[in-house]
Amino acid sequence: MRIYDQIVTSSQQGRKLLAILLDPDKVEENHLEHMFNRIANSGVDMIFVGGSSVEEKMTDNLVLKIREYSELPVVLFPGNYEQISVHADAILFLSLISGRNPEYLIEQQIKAVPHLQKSNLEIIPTGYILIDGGKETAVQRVSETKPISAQNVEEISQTAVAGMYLGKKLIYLEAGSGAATPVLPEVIKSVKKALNIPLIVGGGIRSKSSLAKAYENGADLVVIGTAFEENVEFLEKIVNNEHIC
Ligand code: 1GP
Repeated sequence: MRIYDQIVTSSQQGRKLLAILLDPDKVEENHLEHMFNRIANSGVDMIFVGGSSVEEKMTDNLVLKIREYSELPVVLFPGNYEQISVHADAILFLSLISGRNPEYLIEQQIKAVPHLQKSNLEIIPTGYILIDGGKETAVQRVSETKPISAQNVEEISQTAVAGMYLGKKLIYLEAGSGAATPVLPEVIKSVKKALNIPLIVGGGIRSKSSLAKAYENGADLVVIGTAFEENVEFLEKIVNNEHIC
């Protein structure tokens, strides 16, 4: 089954999904085996690969290495078009719809086309919405866009719905990697209510309770990066070998 269909089916069945984000810039190759021993049987459904500033070829190398240790689907979550690897399974074809920088609304996407045309990647159009997570994050710095205020539920919801009307197949609410505060439950709830496409939530999720809150309020898929990078035992602690539904 294609990855998007898996996400839709899980969403319809209320089965919550978990993705671990690996940043090629931060992951050390000699830690991968240990990391994937921890990921195995921890309820992780897919691996996202991407970062805000990643040197060329690093994504390719990481994706190929992941293949050695895991059969989980690998989904690109690229900071720019140079992070496209033909060895992955799918790509979140992101448009930063909370921002007003044409580079991340359409220009990077055009630059990506020749690379995508040469690949068999499943392309998943995704509306990417950056929300203030209490500190300046790499995505804000690199994209030179302003996050939407965390309390501005109306603007966030309307942005998400505009993304859906534009044909995005997923909406990703992002507080930014290492955010001090994850996306607020009331924001997730309101966006979920307004959408009929699956919802991804990420940024600053470091505890079992913030993961559970994101799921309870409507996240179909949660992305965890920093908490796992800092402590690979994290998954066992919070997921305890079961999905939190
Ligand atoms: C970042 O949403 C992801 O793009 C994950 O964020 O690193 O804070 O888990 P964290």
